[in-house]
Amino acid sequence: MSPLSARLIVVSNRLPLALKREDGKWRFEAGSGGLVTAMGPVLKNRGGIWIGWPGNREPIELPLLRQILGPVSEESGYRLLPVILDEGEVENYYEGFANAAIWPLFHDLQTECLFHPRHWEAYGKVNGRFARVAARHSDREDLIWVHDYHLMHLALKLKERAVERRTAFFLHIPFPPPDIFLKLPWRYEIMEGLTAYDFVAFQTMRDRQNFQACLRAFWPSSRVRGRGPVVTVGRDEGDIVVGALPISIDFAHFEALARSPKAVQTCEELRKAHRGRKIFLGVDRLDYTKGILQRLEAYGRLLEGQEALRESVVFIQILVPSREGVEAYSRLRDEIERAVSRINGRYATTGWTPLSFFFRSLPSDELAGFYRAADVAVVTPLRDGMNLVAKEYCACNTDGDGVLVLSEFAGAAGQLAKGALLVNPHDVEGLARTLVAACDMAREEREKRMIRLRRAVRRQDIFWWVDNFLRAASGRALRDFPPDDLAPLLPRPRERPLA
Ligand code: GDG
Repeated sequence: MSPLSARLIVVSNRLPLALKREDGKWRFEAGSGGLVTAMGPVLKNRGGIWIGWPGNREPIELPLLRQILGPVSEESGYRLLPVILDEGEVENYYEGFANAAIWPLFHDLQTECLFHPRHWEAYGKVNGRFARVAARHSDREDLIWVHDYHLMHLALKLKERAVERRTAFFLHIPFPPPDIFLKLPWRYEIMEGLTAYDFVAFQTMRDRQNFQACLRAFWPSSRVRGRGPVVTVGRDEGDIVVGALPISIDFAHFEALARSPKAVQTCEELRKAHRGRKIFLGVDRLDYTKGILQRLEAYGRLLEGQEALRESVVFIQILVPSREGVEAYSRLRDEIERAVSRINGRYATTGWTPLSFFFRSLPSDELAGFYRAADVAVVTPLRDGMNLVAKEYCACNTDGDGVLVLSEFAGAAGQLAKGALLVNPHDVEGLARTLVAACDMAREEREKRMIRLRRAVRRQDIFWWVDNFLRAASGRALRDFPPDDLAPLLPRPRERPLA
């Protein structure tokens, strides 16, 4: 059976739900997000399993967990299989190796990295456990589709146990160039792990080419065959198929969400509260890769340098708590809060607060209302695999006249370069100038750009992505994938484009 029609075994660190214990009782929240929406129907239609950690920090007995997950599996139409992690594993594999070594390194932030042999050991052990669960619940006809940097060693663990399976891997975060990747003490082991997959896909061409450059560093005789988004790298040790496939969102769902009663009400309330003012919007998970401090600094520069704009702009920053308990993240939160109060303390007037800050997650229909109300979305990560917020903003911009300010270093820049205002997030002055240009942009220009943006996101949505991933994994031609849609290898420098 070709992987295009094979039963799917999806494996990710987290199951698409969150299990929590409150007042001594276990309860779970169903997962949301693009991946769940996209994989749900596929898993349901062809039959499948989703394997992952339910996210609980407190211990739970496996039979009780299975009992809780039973009805959820029934409702979703596919089986949810839990992998239990103990406290030490959460600390060493998840918070340690995955989030304190790989996450910063792959986002080019080497100074944030913590390399610890204990973390690496736990990574191998936990990958082995995931592999055992995947092996036990699959057969040779199935396709095991593994997601993200937590599980780069799963295919290798299967091979070590002589379990023959077809495996595919998608990396949601960037893949760094060799001069950064080679700093990892376990660099060879990670490359060995990734090359154990039959198919490995990245978000952008740049990531894929970085990976190929690392392959050459370890296997100098490796040769690329083919052209386009998916190619084969030939090595004496065996071929590996590699691809560049940008993930996306359920465009229709977000567009409908933006028209929902709650979104319309939120949008109206925001516009009323900020009447006559341009609304800038930032939406991020709390993370040092998202460039939040630089963005706030740029907004501060704008207010400093453009007196005429004061009181006619407002910046709304939504920040979703993430990786709570990790020191680097609580430090970042403090720094952001200080930056927010510095700006408000300095510029606020009796009738105007320049920065409005939400430190919590909003329901998705309310978030859609924020997207809809925003005149300018400011999406400026220092580095990002894709960045779905950029795409969600476009889908929710049903009035068609919003402006997207987007970092060159977000994977999304590859597909959205023609409609967005691209910025270097480290260039605070340049970002401030771009924010001014976004405010000044004529309606006609805004509409022209938003048409392009919405077309790009609508055409290559999450269903397009799943379909093409499965096509590539089965050696078939991709659908609706013009080669020039791929991200450029390097951001194209355009000095002072808006001066
Ligand atoms: C990783 C990669 C890649 C945010 N605030 C609220 C809320 N959100 C949702 C957004 C969006 C998601 O969180 C954030 O997705 P991103 O893509 O921006 O970033 P990561 O979480 O870092 O995701 C990234 C992604 O994987 C997929 O491959 O794009 O590069 O780092 O969907 O909507 N959702 C709700 N309320 C909020 O307040 N409901």
